[in-house]
Amino acid sequence: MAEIIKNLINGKWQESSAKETFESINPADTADVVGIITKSAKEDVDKAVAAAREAFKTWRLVPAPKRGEMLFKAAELLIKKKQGLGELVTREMGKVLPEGLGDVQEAIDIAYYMAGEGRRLSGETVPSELPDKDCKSIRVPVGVCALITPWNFPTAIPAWKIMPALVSGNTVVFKPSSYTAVCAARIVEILHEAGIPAGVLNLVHGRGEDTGEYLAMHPDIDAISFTGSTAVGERLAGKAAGTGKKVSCEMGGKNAIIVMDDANLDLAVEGAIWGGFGTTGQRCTAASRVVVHESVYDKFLDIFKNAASKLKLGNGLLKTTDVGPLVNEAQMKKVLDYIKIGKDEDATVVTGGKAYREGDCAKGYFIEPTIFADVKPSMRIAQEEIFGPVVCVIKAKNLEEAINIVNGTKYGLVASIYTQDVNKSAVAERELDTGIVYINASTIGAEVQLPFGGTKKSGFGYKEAGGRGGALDMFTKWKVIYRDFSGKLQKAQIDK
Ligand code: UN1
Repeated sequence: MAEIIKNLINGKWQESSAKETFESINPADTADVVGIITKSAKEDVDKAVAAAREAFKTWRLVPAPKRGEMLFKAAELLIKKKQGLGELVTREMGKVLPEGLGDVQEAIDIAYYMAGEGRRLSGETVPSELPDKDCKSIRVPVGVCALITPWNFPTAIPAWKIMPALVSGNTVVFKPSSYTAVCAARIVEILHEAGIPAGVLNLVHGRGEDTGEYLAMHPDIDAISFTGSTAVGERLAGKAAGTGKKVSCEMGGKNAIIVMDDANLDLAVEGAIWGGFGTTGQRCTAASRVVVHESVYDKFLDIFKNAASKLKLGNGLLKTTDVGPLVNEAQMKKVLDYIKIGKDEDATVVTGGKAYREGDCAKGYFIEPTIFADVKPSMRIAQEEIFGPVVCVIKAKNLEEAINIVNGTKYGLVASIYTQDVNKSAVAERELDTGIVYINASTIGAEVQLPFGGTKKSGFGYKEAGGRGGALDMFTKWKVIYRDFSGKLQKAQIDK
């Protein structure tokens, strides 16, 4: 049964002024319509921004611990609804159920974490050089935030943005991916059930290039937080330049695992399988390159190929499924195009390499887990983000060459190294130019209590999630207060 999903503006679910709708489809079974979504017209976006602007007047004055308590309640509700929501994630975007549940768990984690920030949000108090004067810095909200999120983490990424934005005292207009609008509506409902007042969190729908861009560039939006492709992120950041809007973009990746000659190869293969084919490769943190020391290259490739060829494709709700579908037809086509590019570049397909239409999989967007060997670092398949179940295996002579290969793309989100040698791991940790480095672990598995984000073309602006340098830096601005209680004019820096 398809759900009807409307816009949420000022606490009320509303039809769009344009009366246009679009469908959200189950990618494992395209006959299953998950939602019929009301597309927002420009006037709806205007109304949502106006509602958020009005609500900001009072929300910013709600004590942060009280705002945090609402997020805490949302976390508890998310736990109660985790199973159903996880199944919805799987049905709407295709990832296997354990990962659908993991998606919701990440939303729960950030809700609890940011609930705690309600009692922290700390600044600095420092001594003054003058008597009877005090000095402090405090975090204040930025204002009305446009939050634009992708389909690959339908609950986690919205939560990564909404929770810190709200606890900091901002109000929000949220535009989720049109492929996961039902999950987005559920998150917004839960936050309202947890007590978020009308107008503080508004929801609009539509494609990025129209609704998303119109929202982001709205003159009454103070901050834009976007997660998606590098092309779109850079366009948004470019358009916002000079407007005074605060901008943060979490973008693409071309993440890599290094496998050294002393690595535990079975462990490295497990990491490559999880990093390369988890979420059907549709993570910005996916391991789409594995750079292997030449002395273990053949052995690694052999075990990796065996493991990948055993992965079972299917509907992510089935217990027997290891790898779900691609999210939509366009994504499937893009990945198949890259497989063709790899073949034309003379890389060798060792397993997979084509669409999979056996049995029930004929109803969805399935591609076989694909491994390319004999990949040269300069090939397009080794340089460009594919966002699908395709892994390129590249040979390296030594650690230095491996690191150069990993660093040799325009991206810099995640890198990992498998080695038993503490010295090699230390060099890799220092030299890998990525926002996140893993040692003896795959490229996925970031936790919410530390910042998330990349270098180079993987990120622009601020990082996501918690910890020092995390999302609170995006969603607050610093204000400095000096209070003089001497009752006389005191002059800093001026000699007596
Ligand atoms: C993303 O791929 O867009 O580490 C986010 C991970 C997850 C977050 C991924 N915790 O893969």
